[in-house]
Amino acid sequence: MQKRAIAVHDISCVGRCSLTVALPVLSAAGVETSIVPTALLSTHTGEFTGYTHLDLSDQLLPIAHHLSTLCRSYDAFYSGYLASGAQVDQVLGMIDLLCDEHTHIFVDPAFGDHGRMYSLMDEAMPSQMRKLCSRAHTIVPNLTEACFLLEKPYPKDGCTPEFIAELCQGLLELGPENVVITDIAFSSEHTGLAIQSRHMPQPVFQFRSRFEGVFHGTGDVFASFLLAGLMNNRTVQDAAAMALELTHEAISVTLEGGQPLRFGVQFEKILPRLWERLK
Ligand code: PXL
Repeated sequence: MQKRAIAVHDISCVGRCSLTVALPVLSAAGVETSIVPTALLSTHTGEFTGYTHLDLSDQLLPIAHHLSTLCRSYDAFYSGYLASGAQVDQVLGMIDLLCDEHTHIFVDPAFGDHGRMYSLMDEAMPSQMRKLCSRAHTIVPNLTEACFLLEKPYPKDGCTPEFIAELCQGLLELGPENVVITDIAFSSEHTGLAIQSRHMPQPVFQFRSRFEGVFHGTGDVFASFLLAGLMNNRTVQDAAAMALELTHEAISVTLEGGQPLRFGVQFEKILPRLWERLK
């Protein structure tokens, strides 16, 4: 049976993030993917100014109500960037309407990076996002989001494995079965992941060599590759290893291409490799 997902993120017209990443990646992985936009922006809010922003909060529950009449079940509910903290309540309502006991609820909190919240985020976002993480099977915060979710100071001068183990434990206590924290580094040459599932006593770490620069949208690229692996029956650790490898390759081909980094990474060139790896 073909797997089916519903992806709930913003549409940024330009900049390769959110739905313009989730939809092509999941489609390339053979997953039928429905989309619900949480907001419409002309670009992402990272390295652009002057972008437009339309909050679509009032559309989410009417869309979910209509979709719920179509008698379709979803193998994955994948949420990402939301327009506001308050919008979490609409997303929880969508889960009630669209998910059943077989649906894998996969939450990318997507509200900050490098120790700060994104430009348009409000103060309610971390505590609201905690509620959504509690409903999830798998969450994929970056280090910044993990710290905000647990109200811990961001370790701007570097962190220790013990600190990351504490974060993983704290996040598992919110309720998810699997926690994957991105943007973990114990040295300046490497960057990678901490992965812990409920049955594991400690996180496991996976690293790749670090590229210099800020790579917008790579959290979305990584999370979408990870969910693509899960939807193709990989374990969390196998899917995370594949997603880390493919994201690293996407950054590498982007740097070879020389395009300004604010336009995102050239994940399109990696989609054939995703298919090969999943076969
Ligand atoms: O990739 C995360 C993201 C998604 N959507 C919007 C963003 C960002 C990060 O800056 O601004 C609109």
